[in-house]
Amino acid sequence: MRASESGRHISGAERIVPAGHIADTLAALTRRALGHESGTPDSINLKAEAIPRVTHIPALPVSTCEVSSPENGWNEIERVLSSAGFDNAKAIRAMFPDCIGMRGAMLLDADTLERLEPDHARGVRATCMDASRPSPADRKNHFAEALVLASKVLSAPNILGEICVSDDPNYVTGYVATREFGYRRITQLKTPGDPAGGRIFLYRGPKDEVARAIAYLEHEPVIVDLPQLPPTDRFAALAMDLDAIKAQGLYRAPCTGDSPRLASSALDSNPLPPPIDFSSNDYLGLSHDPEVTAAAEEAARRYGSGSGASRLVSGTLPPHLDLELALAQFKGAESTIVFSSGYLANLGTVSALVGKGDVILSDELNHASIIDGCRLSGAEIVVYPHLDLAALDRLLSEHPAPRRLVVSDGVFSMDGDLLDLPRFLEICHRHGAFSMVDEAHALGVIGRTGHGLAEHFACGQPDFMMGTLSKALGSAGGYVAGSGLAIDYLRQKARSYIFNTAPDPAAMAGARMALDRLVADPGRIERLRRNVAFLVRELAQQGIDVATQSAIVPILIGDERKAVAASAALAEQGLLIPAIRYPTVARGAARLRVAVNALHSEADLAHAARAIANRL
Ligand code: WAQ
Ligand code: MG
Repeated sequence: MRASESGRHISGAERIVPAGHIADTLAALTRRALGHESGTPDSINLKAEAIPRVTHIPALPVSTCEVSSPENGWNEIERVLSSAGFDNAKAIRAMFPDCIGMRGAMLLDADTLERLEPDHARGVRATCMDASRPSPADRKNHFAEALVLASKVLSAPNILGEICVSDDPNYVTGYVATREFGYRRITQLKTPGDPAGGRIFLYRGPKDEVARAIAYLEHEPVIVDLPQLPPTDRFAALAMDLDAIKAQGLYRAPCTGDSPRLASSALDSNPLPPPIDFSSNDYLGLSHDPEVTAAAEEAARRYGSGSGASRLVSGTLPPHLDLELALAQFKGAESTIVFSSGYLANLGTVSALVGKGDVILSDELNHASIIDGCRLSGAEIVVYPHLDLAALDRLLSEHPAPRRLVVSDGVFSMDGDLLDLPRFLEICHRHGAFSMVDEAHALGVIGRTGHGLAEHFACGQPDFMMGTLSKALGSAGGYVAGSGLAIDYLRQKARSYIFNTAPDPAAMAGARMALDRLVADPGRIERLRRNVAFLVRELAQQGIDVATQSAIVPILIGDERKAVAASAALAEQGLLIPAIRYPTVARGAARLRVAVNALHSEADLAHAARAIANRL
C-alpha cells in the first residue's frame, strides 16, 4: 500500500498473508492510510500479488539500551559496531548524515566506506517481508516493522550490520543491528521533534556480489519468525545491558569490608587501620552500643533468629509489641506499625492510602521507596518541584479527587535539606489532604532531642510519620506513627505488612534498646550536631561551600566517572566516602555523600575535609 497527497508520500506498508486474508488485509491497510497523522491522502495505491514461495528466517534477538541523550546513544552504536568487528565505527557513524532524507538505505562498504547503492538519492529498499505473527495492519508499529526489516536485511548475503533512525519526528528510539549482537534498541538517537532519519546497511564482501545482495533485499519473499528466544540469547541481551551500564560509569558493586562500620578501631582485630566510615546512616553509632547488641542477643536467644510467620498470623512476639509502644511514645503518637524495612513501610503505606481515581502529590526528589509506593497505588501522581510549597499549594487547587495524599521526605537523603513542616502541614490541612512525611534521616538527628521535624519546628505533626529503625537506631526495619485509626487502617490494608514475615525479634529488641539509649543520652545528638558544624567549617576553610540541615553533607561533582574516581582516591587515604550516581540522583548530578557520625573525632573530620579539597 502506498498513500500520497498531491504526490507527497504519506504512508507505505506491505504484508504477506495467506490468500484467505487478502480482503481483510487490504481493508486494514486502507484504514492505516486514511488514519495517518501526517495527513489525509488523495490517492491510495493497493496492490495484491501472488508469491510462489517464501523463505522463513528467525528474528534477530532483541536487547535494549537505555540512554539519556543522543550523544550517549551514538556512543553505544560505536561500541556495538566495534565489538562486532567493524574497525572504523567512528567513520561509519560520520557517514550517517549523508543518508538522511533518502527513501531507501545507504549501502555502505564497511571497510572502504564506499557507497554501493546504484542510486545515491533513492538508496536501496528492503521489501517483500512480514512477520510470522504480524501486528495489526491498520497502524504503524515502528518496533515490529523495524525488527522484521532488520532481520531480513541481516540475512542478506554479505550484509553484516545496520544502523537506523526513524524519520518520524516524535520517534527517537532507533537501533543498531549486527549478526553478532542482534537487534539492539537504543532509546534515544535524536532529540524529539527532529525529522531527520535514515538507514545504513553495512556490506562486507566482493563487489561483484553487491547486485545479488540488493536483489535479495528487494525481491526475496521472507517471513520473519518471532519465536521465544532461546535462553542463551536472553542472557546475551542481559550481558549487553550490563556492558552499557559499565560504559556509562554507572556500574555498581556491593561495597564490602570485614571491619565493623564506623570509626571503631577498638573493635577491630585487623592490623590495618579500618577506614574512617563516612557512608553509614548509623548516625549515633548505636548499632555497636553494648546494651543494644546485648538486647538483640537476648531476644534472639529467647525468641529465635526469625519470627516464623507474618505479623497477623503468628509472627507477632513481645519484642514487636514493645517496640511499637515505645516508638508511639517517642513520636507522641497514638499508635505505630512496624514493617520489615523502611522501603516496605513507604511502599505499603502509600499504596494503602490511595488508589485509582485518587491523587498523590509527591516532591520530585522523594526517595525511591515513596516513588515505588506511588506507582503501585494506581493513583494519579502529580510531582511538584523540589520543596516548592507554593507550587504544591497551586497543584492541590488544580487536582481535586476523593482522596489526596501529599508525601515528602523530611530530610532529603541525597541533599541533606529539610522540609518546611509547618507550612507543609498548613497547606495539607487547608486542602483537606492527607500528609505523610518520611523521617528516615531525621529520627535521632533533627530536633534538640532527636524527635524529628515536629520538635525542630515546634509545630504539629503530619498524619503519617514514617521513619526507619535502620539508620540512627542502628537496627533494621521501618515504622509509621499516627492516630490509632490511621494505624489500624494500615494493619488491614498495607500489603507489605500483611504479606511479609514479621521482622526478626533481635532487630526489634535492638531498635527498642537503641531508642532507650537515645532518650537517656541526648548528648550523642549534640555531638553529631557539633561534628556536622565542624566539618562544614573545615570544608569552608578549604574553599568548599556546602549546605546541609542534617547529618548528610553532599559534595556535588557532576560527572559519574569523576565522582567514582574521587571516591576511590579517598578510599586510598583511609576514607570511606561513597560516590552517589544515577539512578539514586539525576544523571550528571553525581556527588560524594558524606554522612557525619557522632563517633567521628575532630581529627577524622579535618582529615576528610583536607582530602576532599585535594581531590576537587
Ligand atoms: N528499506 C530501506 N530503507 C528504508 C525502508 C526500507 N524498506 N524504509 C525506510 N527506510 C529508510 C528511509 O531512509 C527512512 O528515512 C529511514 O529508513 C527511516 O525509516 O526498536 O520508523 O520508516 O523501536 O522512519 C525504529 C524502531 C523505527 C526502533 C524506524 O523507520 C525500535 C522507522 P522509518
Ligand atoms: Mg518514517
